[in-house]
Amino acid sequence: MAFELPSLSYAYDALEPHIDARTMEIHHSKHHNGYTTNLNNAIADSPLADQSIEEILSGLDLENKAVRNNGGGFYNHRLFWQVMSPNGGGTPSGALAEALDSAFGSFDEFKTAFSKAAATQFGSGWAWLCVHKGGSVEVCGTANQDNPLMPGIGCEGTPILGIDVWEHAYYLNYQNRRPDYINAFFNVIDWDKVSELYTAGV
Ligand code: MN3
Repeated sequence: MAFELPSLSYAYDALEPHIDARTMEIHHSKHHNGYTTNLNNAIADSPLADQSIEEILSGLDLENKAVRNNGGGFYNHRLFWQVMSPNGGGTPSGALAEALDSAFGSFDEFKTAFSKAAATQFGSGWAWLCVHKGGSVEVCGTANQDNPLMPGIGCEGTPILGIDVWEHAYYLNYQNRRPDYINAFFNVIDWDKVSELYTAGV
C-alpha cells in the first residue's frame, strides 16, 4: 500500500492570519505531496513497502537518506496538520496539562522551552513535544526531516506536537521573523488533538 497525501480537515485559509493560505497551499500540495511521492518511490519493491510509517521510522537505517528525508517529511507534516485548528489556541487541560506542569513548572514555562527549541534550531528542522511511556513529556529539536521516532536521533518518545521551522513554513508571511511565526503557531494549536495523542502515547 502506497502512502497517500492526507487531506486537511480545514481550508487552506482557515488558519489566517496566523498562517497564510498561500503558505498552507504550497506547503501541503507541493512540499508534503513531494515527500509522499518520494517516500513511495524509495520504498517500492522493498520490505518497507509493507510497513506502517511508524515502523519504517522506528527501524530506520539513518544511512538510508531517501527514506530518512522523505519518510520523515511524510510523517512530520501529517502530524503538523493534525495538531493545528482554526479553533485552536489557549491551553491544554487534564492529564496533559499536569504532565506539562510536572516537566516545566507551568504552561508558560513549557511555551518558553518549546519556543526556544523552535527558535534555536539552526537551519531547517522541527521542534517537538514528546510523550514517554509512563506519561512524562519532553521538548526537543531535530534537524531537517528527522524526528524522535528515529533511532539514535538524540530525542526520544512519541511526538504529540511539532512545529515546522523550515523557511518554507513561514517565509512568505514572516520572512526572517521566525519567532513571530512560533508565537502565532500557539494561536492555532489544537490542544484537544494533542491531548488525544498524549493519552494514546502514555
Ligand atoms: Mn514543511
